[in-house]
Amino acid sequence: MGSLARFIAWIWAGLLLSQSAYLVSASITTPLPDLYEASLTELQAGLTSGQFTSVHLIKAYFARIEEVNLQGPELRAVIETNPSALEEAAALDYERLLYGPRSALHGIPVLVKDNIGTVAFEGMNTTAGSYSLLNSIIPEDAGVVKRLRKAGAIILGKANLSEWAHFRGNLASGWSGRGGQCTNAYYPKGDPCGSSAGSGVASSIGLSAVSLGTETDGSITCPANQNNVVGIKPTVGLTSRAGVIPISEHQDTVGPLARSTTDAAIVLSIIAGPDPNDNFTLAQPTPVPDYVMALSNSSLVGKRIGVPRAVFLNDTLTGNDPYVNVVFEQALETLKELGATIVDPADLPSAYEIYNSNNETVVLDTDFKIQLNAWYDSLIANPSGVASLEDLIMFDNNNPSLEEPTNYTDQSILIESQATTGFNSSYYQSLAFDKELGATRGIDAALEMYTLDALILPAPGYTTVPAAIAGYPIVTVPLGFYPDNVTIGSAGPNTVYPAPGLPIGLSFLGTAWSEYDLIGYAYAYEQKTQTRLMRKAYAAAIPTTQLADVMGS
Ligand SMILES: *[C@@H]1O[C@H](CO)[C@@H](O)[C@H](O)[C@H]1NC(C)=O
Ligand SMILES: *[C@@H]1O[C@H](CO)[C@@H](O)[C@H](O)[C@H]1NC(C)=O
Ligand SMILES: *[C@@H]1O[C@H](CO)[C@@H](O)[C@H](O)[C@H]1NC(C)=O
Ligand SMILES: *[C@@H]1O[C@H](CO)[C@@H](O)[C@H](O)[C@H]1NC(C)=O
Ligand SMILES: *[C@@H]1O[C@H](CO)[C@@H](O)[C@H](O)[C@H]1NC(C)=O
Ligand SMILES: *[C@@H]1O[C@H](CO)[C@@H](O)[C@H](O)[C@H]1NC(C)=O
Ligand SMILES: *[C@@H]1O[C@H](CO)[C@@H](O)[C@H](O)[C@H]1NC(C)=O
Ligand SMILES: *[C@@H]1O[C@H](CO)[C@@H](O)[C@H](O)[C@H]1NC(C)=O
Ligand SMILES: CC(=O)N[C@H]1CO[C@H](CO)[C@@H](O)[C@@H]1O
Repeated sequence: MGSLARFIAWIWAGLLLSQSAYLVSASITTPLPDLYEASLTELQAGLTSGQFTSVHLIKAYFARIEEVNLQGPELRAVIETNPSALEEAAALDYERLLYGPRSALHGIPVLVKDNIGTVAFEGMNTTAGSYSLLNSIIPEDAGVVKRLRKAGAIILGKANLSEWAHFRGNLASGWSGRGGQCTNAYYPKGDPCGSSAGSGVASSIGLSAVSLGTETDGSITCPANQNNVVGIKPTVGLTSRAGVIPISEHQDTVGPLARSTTDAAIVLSIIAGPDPNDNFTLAQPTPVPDYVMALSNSSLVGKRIGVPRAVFLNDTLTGNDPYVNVVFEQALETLKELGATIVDPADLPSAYEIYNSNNETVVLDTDFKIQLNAWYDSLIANPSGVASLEDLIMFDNNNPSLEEPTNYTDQSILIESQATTGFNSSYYQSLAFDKELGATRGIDAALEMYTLDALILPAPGYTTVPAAIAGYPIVTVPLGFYPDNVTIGSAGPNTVYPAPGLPIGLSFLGTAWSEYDLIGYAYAYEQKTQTRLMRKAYAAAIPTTQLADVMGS
């Protein structure tokens, strides 16, 4: 913000204080929302009635982050908070008084994953967790950030992640050089899953109203699964990837992680839409639907939902996990109670071929090198001097204290990607095979063969792959929790999985642009089961600061 804007915001803030004192006393009878669970609708209602302001919200979320991020349980969900957020909140509070809210996100704090670009002059870095991008200057906000700001949302900060969106090598989920090891709020040192680890953890305990993550293969739906939140992985091309540190334009997509399907639908309606800076978004059907209209308790009545069991429920990656299987079978019964017909099994004809295919790796390795090099090229400045993937590999080797966690020094994926030599016939063949395996002979074939409206699977493990290579959507909602007597396993040098109380999610899958339907099914299931609040985070991981603590201060 320039100094004039800063000055104006300061005046606005002063004006606002006198007005809000009056408004707060007028609405004293409504209880303040509990920020552990507060919905966007509750927050917007409180802002609109003048019960509290966006400045109060920012102060409260900052205090909650302070309590648990580096202190106490050391969740390390947040890499940076926005030094301009209080001024932006004051300006948006004043605008609300004059003109009313711009949208359902007016004055709402949103945390975004650190691979999503935010302009440097606001005071935050965009680094994908890597020191190689510290203090780099990006040309402009990401397309999704532009949409958030236009809607009046406030970027609260940047979320920790698995470095490079987990495209680096054999590293623990949720670890980045800059952010350290992010951990789960449901069990001490629990694996948060990644790569949108901090986004999932932050939404799970109200360190932010909502957050954004990105998925290339599993990076929204797995943290949603493991942190008891709702995640939407949109069709590739529904949300803009312009200004997002890439892995591959064929698979990357940006989506919300929120405490409810309703909140996730509100955010998706705002961030979706065409962006001239990402030509994949120009192929989407217009106009963008209002996903909130999909929220109906009867949306599963008469729908046919298929269970593609082959591989997925029979695989060592999902482990054919007895606890996951128990809650999943219960979910199938619930869907029947909600009026759906369950078609089981409804296998993807390509299931075993996908399982044995290396086509995804060929495409991602090739795309990453080209697109990451283009990212470094696009920077206005980068003080580390790193200008390419080749430089990055050397930078990591030369800076072990910054970029190598204890007992994990792996950057095999970076090295593998550096060895690729650009687009050639094998690459195009793999790209075509991915479409065929994931879509034509995969998800679309199963939907057609069994006349289905959607597919359903437990969220963990192999579930994400067909949708990843097809570019198709997934909506994940809370399904259950590991019981207290589960045997604790290791997930990395410093993290555990499974462990007592760690959440498990349920994923709805469909064809391209079927988000509207999937959101409806997920909502009906969520409302019927109310799983999220059946178990809360462990006591030390629940921040205690509430709005009342920062009001009047
Ligand atoms: C990036 O982070 C560093 C260290 O935390 C901070 O000093 C700097 O102001 C940030 N840079 C930008 C461009 O926001
Ligand atoms: C986007 O533009 C590139 C060339 O700039 C082109 O090769 C590609 O096919 C376009 N993609 C879409 C989905 O329009
Ligand atoms: C769905 O049902 C829940 C109660 O089970 C209710 O709170 C909610 O308002 C209903 N949603 C709609 C859109 O009617
Ligand atoms: C599960 O795997 C076994 C062998 O590992 C195979 O015989 C069986 O057909 C598989 N079942 C399904 C449903 O895929
Ligand atoms: C790609 O998939 C096809 C079809 O399953 C398979 O024949 C081919 O071997 C795969 N290629 C790679 C590199 O895995
Ligand atoms: C395409 O390039 C890859 C390395 O990126 C190489 O492994 C592969 O053999 C090449 N294919 C052809 C047909 O040259
Ligand atoms: C865990 O407890 C449940 C009852 O809550 C019991 O059914 C199950 O057998 C126990 N599992 C183990 C591994 O002890
Ligand atoms: C790292 O490895 C060494 C040797 O195997 C082991 O003693 C140490 O406990 C490990 N540290 C962590 C944090 O896992
Ligand atoms: C907001 C916050 O707590 N940021 C911290 C994230 O973790 C890094 C590494 O430990 C710290 O330097 C930041 O201050």
